[in-house]
Amino acid sequence: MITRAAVALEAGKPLVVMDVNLEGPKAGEVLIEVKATGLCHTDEFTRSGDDPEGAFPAILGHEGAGIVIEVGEGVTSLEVGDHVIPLYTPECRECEYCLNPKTNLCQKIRATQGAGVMPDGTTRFSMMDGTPILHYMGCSTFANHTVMPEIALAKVRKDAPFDKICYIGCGVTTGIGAVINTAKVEIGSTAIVFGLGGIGLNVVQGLRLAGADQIVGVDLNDSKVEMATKFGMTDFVNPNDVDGDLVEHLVNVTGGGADYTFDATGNVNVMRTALESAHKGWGESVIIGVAPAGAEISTRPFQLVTGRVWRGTAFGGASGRTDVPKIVDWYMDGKIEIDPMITHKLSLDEINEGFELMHQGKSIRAVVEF
Ligand code: NAD
Ligand code: AHE
Ligand code: ZN
Ligand code: ZN
Repeated sequence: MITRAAVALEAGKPLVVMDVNLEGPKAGEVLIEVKATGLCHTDEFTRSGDDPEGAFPAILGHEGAGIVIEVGEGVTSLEVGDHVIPLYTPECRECEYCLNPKTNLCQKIRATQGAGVMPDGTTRFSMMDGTPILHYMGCSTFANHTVMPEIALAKVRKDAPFDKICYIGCGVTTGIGAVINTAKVEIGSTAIVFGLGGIGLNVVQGLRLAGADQIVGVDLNDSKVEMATKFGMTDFVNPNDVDGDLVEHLVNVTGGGADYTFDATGNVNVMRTALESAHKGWGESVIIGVAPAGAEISTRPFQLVTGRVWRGTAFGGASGRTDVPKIVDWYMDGKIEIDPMITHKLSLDEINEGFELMHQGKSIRAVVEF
């Protein structure tokens, strides 16, 4: 079939919206019509050329929601008409990783997914002249139609609005999951969230759900305060307004350091500040942000010797086929909020404006609706 997609032709260039060829689903694959997709900072990270795995031309996008149009041979868990959320972290339920409750990082198709191809090693997308186009994170939701492995689709209820639940495909699940699945925050905890964007605000929302007493937000952009406060932030710190050492300031604000800190910026200097502002003896710091190729984290080992714990999380530790339908229910039942964070709605033709808004710090989530 022919579908419409925003194609990343080369690193650092705007996406180009064009007609592309899409082959039908092979065995174990599913064709979906994408109804809506969010723009996550990770899409921008890859578009910009910062991603060591970034390969071009590719169709980016990994925060989508849509409808099953066709199923390939052997697909048993989905049928035409099902509503689905694509999963960049699949859940095969049989690999060594899926069988280990300590991780959500299913590895069944990780190698081919990282290389931008389907599990059989080929791509389903091509340009009208036949030039192959790579998949991205196994999802490629910046296309009106895409092909996905069955194990990388979460079936969700049909009454949930696509333009909101697409955000559960990354930002919502990552932020809330970092709190609940990865850090396992206890009622009454203190926490610091670095970066109050599309991910950090969901960390704040997760902390409120978990019953944290103090939720300190840290961001360079004062315009994030209003939204973060609405989602549960109790204190705000703009590092530009702090005289002296930021770690010392945050340790004072939290009465000795926070029980939990979260990096949602992708900046390795911020990651160090996050670790060092965790409480001596027991504070845990969770890295969510994705850092550019070549970037490394550092701290004095003494920070860990004296009881701080440094860890990371991908997709909020969620096992997508199991957990994502539940998070959609939380949204539909009013337990979590999504709508206010979707600050901009765009058409596919306007997708580059979404990245502009992200750069200008004006959006939380821009969503493209097909
Ligand atoms: P975003 O652009 O919406 O938000 C980033 C926020 O960080 C902005 O509010 C910005 O003002 C703030 N910020 C930037 N530099 C800062 C600094 N030095 N100090 C304090 N605040 C600073 O991005 P997002 O979509 O929320 O993504 C955040 C990060 O999380 C990105 O690195 C993204 O790639 C990553 N991410 C990781 C996962 C995962 O599974 N681990 C999932 C999604 C996104
Ligand atoms: N390709 C990058 C790493 C990118 C990365 O860390 N991706 C996160 C998801 S970010 C979603 O917005 C992730 O899930 N990683 C686990 C995995 O297996 O990819 C690089 O540095 O090579
Ligand atoms: Zn993402
Ligand atoms: Zn698996």
